[in-house]
Amino acid sequence: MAGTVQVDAVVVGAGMSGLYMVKRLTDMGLDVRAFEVGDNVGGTWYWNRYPGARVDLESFDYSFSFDDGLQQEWNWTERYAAQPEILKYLNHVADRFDLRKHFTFETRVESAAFDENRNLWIIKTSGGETVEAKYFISGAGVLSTPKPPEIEGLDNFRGKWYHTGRWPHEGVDFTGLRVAQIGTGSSGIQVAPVVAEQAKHLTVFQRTPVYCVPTDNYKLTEEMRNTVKAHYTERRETSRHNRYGVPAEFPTIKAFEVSEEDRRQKYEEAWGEKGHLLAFRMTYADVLADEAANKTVADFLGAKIREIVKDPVTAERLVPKTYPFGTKRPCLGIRFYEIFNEDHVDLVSLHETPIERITETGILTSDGTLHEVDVMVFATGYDALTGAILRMDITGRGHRKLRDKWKDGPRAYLGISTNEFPNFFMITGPLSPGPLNNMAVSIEQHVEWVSDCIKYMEKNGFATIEAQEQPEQEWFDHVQEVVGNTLYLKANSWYLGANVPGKPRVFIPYLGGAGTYRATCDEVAKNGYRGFTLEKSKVEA
Ligand code: N01
Repeated sequence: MAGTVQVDAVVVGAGMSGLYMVKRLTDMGLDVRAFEVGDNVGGTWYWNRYPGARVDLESFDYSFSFDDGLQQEWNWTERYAAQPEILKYLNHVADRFDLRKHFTFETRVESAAFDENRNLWIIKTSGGETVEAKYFISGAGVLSTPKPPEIEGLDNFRGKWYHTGRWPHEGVDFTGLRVAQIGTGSSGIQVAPVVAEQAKHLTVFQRTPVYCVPTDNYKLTEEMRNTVKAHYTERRETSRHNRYGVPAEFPTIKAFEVSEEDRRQKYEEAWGEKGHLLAFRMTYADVLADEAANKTVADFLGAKIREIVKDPVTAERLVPKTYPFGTKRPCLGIRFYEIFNEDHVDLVSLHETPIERITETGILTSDGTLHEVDVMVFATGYDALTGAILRMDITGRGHRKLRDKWKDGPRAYLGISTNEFPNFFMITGPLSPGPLNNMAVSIEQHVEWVSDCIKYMEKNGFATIEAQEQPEQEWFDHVQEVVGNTLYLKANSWYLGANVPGKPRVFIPYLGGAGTYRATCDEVAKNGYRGFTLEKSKVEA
């Protein structure tokens, strides 16, 4: 076909997944083309340039472990690195391993269709290119498709508005402006305190309050870095087998097996200097499984909010009451609750006074108040986990559309691959632990599993690999069974697709623990890719 390029593999995205995937495949000698919508590498950290953006797992752990030279030479400057430093790191990775040359930037993969006669994916891009490849791998990200604000009247607004996930590269100066911020998830709690520092007035519109733990961030010293580097190998190994991909042991003890005093002390530590994103989830084994145990955490955190926020009405609005702790993603913030003690910061509870519409000058709420502002910040989240994959028009065997197959929720064996779509792989795909785990660990595990699988196929002369229907259904059932034993279904979270109107309500990430999941994937591979069908070619079969 004129103008058609043939390669071994096409990779989508230049975030952590795409970068490492391209490295592994090109190291094997495969010819790879990779496409990225942004004009450079970085993925999440390319797009999320909002002020305050910062990783909420320790920088040492939210980084690649695959190359000891890389982890030894890179010097993280803060315990929780801010967006510019992580972006710099990912640029360094791209340069160090000479990966950039495989990417075509400012180009979206629009469609991918599997040609059954030739066992090839035909990929079309927004740049008008057609590329044929044996393997098609999505590293498009789990939180990369911003959810439209879906609030009536936004087009009428005469001021400027921004989404945290598409922040302008030149930044935004809020000095002297009246700002409305909609959304109080992980992005919202990070951006609000920084906007509050600059703005003349900030009104935060909150639909559901979050649990936000203070970030004990600090500058890392040479000595701290050297200590970690000296034990990096063990640290990484512990993380690979931990439930959440961090270097810690998951507790076996339950909340009511200790005294109230012991629990209180443990929670104080989790709130204070030992605090991190997962600290409360890892206090006791049953925090996310038992309502009474969960309530001990929720009560502790509620009391902290009431202590910090001086106005009792505002404090009460900020205390979550409608879902168990941890079933919506908790946040790590810097001075989030404190800003509500400042005269120029207001909180509007959308539970009490929902937004009626956006007008030319501001936001009209149901009590008839028009909140007049100059700028709006939408921290309203993403069409998570499936949004970026389904945005591409993917067609498998028998002209089957992925969008049709997943209309009642995603089905994917191990969250890696899906029946009727041979040689299509998803990095941190739906029904894998993905964002419930340290994403860096999840990404490395999937990239390594997929590239090992491709190596196996190439070595043994296989033309296709395809997830089988029954193991795929069994995996889906297993994912749902595991969540059924927890409290997670009690919250309207993006894990369930509940944040996107019309999205099927299915619990998407795998909650069985990242270490257990890794063992399952390894076992499948060791057993000749059990649950997958491998074929030499149509003609030979
Ligand atoms: O998005 P979210 P996010 N009207 O969906 C509200 C990762 N992350 O960008 O809860 C009014 O969590 C919505 O309300 P509700 C992390 O995994 C990591 O903050 O749906 N409000 C909620 O308050 C995180 O979980 C980091 O009722 C509306 C907020 O907007 C994920 O990304 C930093 C609304 C959206 O919260 C997503 O976080 C940032 C509407 N129409 C993000 N629609 C770090 O590593 C939505 N909301 C630090």
